[in-house]
Amino acid sequence: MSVSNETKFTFDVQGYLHLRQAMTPGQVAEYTSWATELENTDLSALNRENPGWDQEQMNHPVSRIFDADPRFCGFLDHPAVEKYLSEFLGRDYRHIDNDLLYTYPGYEGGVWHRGIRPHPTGHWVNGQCICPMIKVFYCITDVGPDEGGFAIIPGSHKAIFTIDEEHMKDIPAQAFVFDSVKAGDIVLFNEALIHTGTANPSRKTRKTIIVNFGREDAGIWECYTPRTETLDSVSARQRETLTNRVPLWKEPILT
Ligand SMILES: O=C(O)CCC(=O)C(=O)O
Repeated sequence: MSVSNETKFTFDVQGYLHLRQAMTPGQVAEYTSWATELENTDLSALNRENPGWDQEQMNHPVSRIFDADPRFCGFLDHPAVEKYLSEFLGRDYRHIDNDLLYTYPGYEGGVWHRGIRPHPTGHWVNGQCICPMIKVFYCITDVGPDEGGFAIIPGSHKAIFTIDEEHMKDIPAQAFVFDSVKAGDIVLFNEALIHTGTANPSRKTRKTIIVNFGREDAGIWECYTPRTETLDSVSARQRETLTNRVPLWKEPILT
């Protein structure tokens, strides 16, 4: 199934797609139970041969979830997102990093950042997406107003004016917050969008399974190289996505 022109237009203009109820309630229940099992992971044991992991990984609560539990490798080619990744990144897209992210009650909010530079055309050239990095959020909890929602600065993937990271904290008045999310929704976004997680004054934990993807020539984010045992236990398609030709992520310079 191909991606419609309306959807391509939406991804071009917004820099993200919010796929509502793209996962079934049964899938959400299953993924939630996997996430709960991961909560007690011994991170030092998981990363025994991975120097620098405690600085490079998010670990809120667990990073490298593919190695912690290879069942999560199903999120590399999940039927709800594979066609978008193939269309926007190319059929040979690659994995960059993967995390289970919990935004706990009392979280004060993150820092505004982006993973790649913006592009004046929003990374669309001659009808083709050339975006080098797209992140996918598999949302397994509802997120309403003031519940620590994910936020972006609309249009920032097409910004021409540059702003350094130090000053990004001064622009949140422009933010769009994903505060009408239901468990089962998927958000995929161009990593050139300036984004963050907002403060969570509620009593609920926002739970998100995150997988970051690049093009065929994308390297991996430091400290996320999968174990051989993980590669041996997944499908050929997933193994290809997990096998980066380039060792470490380096942003391509696009004209
Ligand atoms: O969803 C969040 O709280 C922020 C996640 C984030 O900034 C990221 O994964 O790059």
